[in-house]
Amino acid sequence: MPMDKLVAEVLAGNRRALARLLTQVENERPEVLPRLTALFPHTGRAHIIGITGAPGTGKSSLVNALAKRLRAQQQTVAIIAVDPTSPFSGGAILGDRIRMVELAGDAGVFIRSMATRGSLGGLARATRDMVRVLDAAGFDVVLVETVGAGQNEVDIARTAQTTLVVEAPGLGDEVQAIKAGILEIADILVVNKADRPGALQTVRSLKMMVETGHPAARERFAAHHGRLLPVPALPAGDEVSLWQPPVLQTVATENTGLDDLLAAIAQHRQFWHSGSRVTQLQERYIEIELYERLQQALMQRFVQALPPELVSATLQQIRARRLDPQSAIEQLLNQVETHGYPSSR
Ligand SMILES: Nc1nc2c(ncn2[C@@H]2O[C@H](COP(=O)(O)OP(=O)(O)O)[C@@H](O)[C@H]2O)c(=O)[nH]1
Ligand SMILES: [Mg+2]
Repeated sequence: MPMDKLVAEVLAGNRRALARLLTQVENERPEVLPRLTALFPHTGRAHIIGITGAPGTGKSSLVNALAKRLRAQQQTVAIIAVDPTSPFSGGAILGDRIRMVELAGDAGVFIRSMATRGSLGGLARATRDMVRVLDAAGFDVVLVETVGAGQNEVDIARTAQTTLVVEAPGLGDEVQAIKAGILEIADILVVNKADRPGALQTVRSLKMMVETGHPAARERFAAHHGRLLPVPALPAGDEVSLWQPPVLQTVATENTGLDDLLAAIAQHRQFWHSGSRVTQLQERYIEIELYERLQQALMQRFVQALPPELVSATLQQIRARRLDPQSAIEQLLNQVETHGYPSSR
């Protein structure tokens, strides 16, 4: 099969082609599937770094500062900023505007932002595919900025090899972080705005949290599986649990603490690439992704196979308490299993 022109252009480093393909991915266009298929063998090279945290903690500023440092090391950098919420803070917009001005015109940097999608699931899927496209396009590092908003950044963290969780002093973020389970996805904790009062206090409480029981990686994965299908967790005592997230301080706007942060990122990457860990992690991510996509595909086909009047009749019966939801599911499953799926394709 001859190679698709757009795919060939993306692989050749054409930025306009890249932007076009990313738009198709973002809109989940059907013509994108064969293109992602063609690009997949070219993925797996980039270091994917997730940056997440509450609005206003300085994620965009930090991404800026990191990108500049990485460029100074001759690394090419792609940035995706994912915002699942509406534009709510002037800070966010300002940070992004500064970034545009500072990094614009550098051919080694590619910036893309993605706004709200219909669903968080769709957002995570689109992000994962966009990261893959950027990886295939040959960027050394892909930085993915997401607003900490619950399940969303957990899903997106699975796309990243290294996840930075950004906190700022005085926002009560430590408490929020535990609530959202955000600490559980952190490979590196960054207390940004370290020039602000209360920074040391935030560092201390985060350190205490990490020391008094950072959940082992194996538990994080088990939790992800909890809402999917039972997939075996990593064996007990696995070396995966040995990484302890460091707590670092930065002042993104003054480029302070960036050397330590980059060193920690490199260390984390080193950690995964020693022994068989990186293979284990990637196999696990691929497994999770497969089940997620399977779940979505099956659900879509199943719903298409159901006559709408059957669905409304079933709902009616449940509302009237003549049928319980479990039995309703049995009936619907039987219906599709008996009559089959519509001749799809
Ligand atoms: N004092 C101080 N302000 C910062 C620092 N980092 C970012 N800011 C400011 O905080 C605001 C929000 O930053 P931004 O990067 O947009 O945060 P985001 O919403 O997490 O992406 C902006 O006004 C930044 O200039 C820092 O280290 N110290
Ligand atoms: Mg931002």
